[in-house]
Amino acid sequence: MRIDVVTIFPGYFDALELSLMGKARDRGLIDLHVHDLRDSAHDKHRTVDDTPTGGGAGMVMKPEPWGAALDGILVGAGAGSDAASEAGEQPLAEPAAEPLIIFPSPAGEVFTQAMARELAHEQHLVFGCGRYEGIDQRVFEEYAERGRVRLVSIGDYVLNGGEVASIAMVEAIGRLLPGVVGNPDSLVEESHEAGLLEYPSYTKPAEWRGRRVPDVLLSGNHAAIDAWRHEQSVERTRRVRPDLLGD
Ligand code: 6GU
Repeated sequence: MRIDVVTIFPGYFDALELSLMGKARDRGLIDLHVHDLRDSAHDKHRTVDDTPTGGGAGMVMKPEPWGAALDGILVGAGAGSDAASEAGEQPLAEPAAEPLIIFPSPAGEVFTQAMARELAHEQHLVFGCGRYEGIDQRVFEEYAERGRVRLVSIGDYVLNGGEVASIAMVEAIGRLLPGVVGNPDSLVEESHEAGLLEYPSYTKPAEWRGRRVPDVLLSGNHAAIDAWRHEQSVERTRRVRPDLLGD
């Protein structure tokens, strides 16, 4: 999967060089490109924001740098935009799918595991990280008219910008790509995959500070272990996330 990120703080995305995401990039499973929005601001001070038209507090991101940055990424990307189709020739291979542009925003639809699964099928994601009071509305309109755009929130709280939200989404999506997580079984039983929270986990020793691992887990009876884990998942979900059960 190709992922482009546009941000005024490229350094945030250094975190995606670590751990599983770093390995997935080294192995070519995730092709991540981080772009500094200021490189697309063409005045001497590389200005990316201005005061809100109509008045009010804070600053709004100007449309021109966003237009230049996104046009630069979209050139050559997407269905029908390669050189062969522009020359009216038959394409030699499968055309690249049209990129999906995601603008992280607390005003967007809420990101879920179901959305991560859906987005893991995309060939090309572009994350546009806004700061300040947001991005000039015409940027969303321009790219929604030309292609696919989604505003996505990672939950009901406010961050200073889209960077941390983008990192969370890239990790949630990236770990679902084939080959990224070594043992794909570990993707099956985790929280949210069955619409339930995950059951509690234990390892050795069987007793620690007087606290024993539940006997059933030491029984070797796999049907009983599965039943116990399911019961724990349902009980935990009912207690902390009854909304997931529709209660
Ligand atoms: Cl995607 N952006 C910002 N700035 N704040 C958020 C968010 C996104 N999701 C939740 N809070």
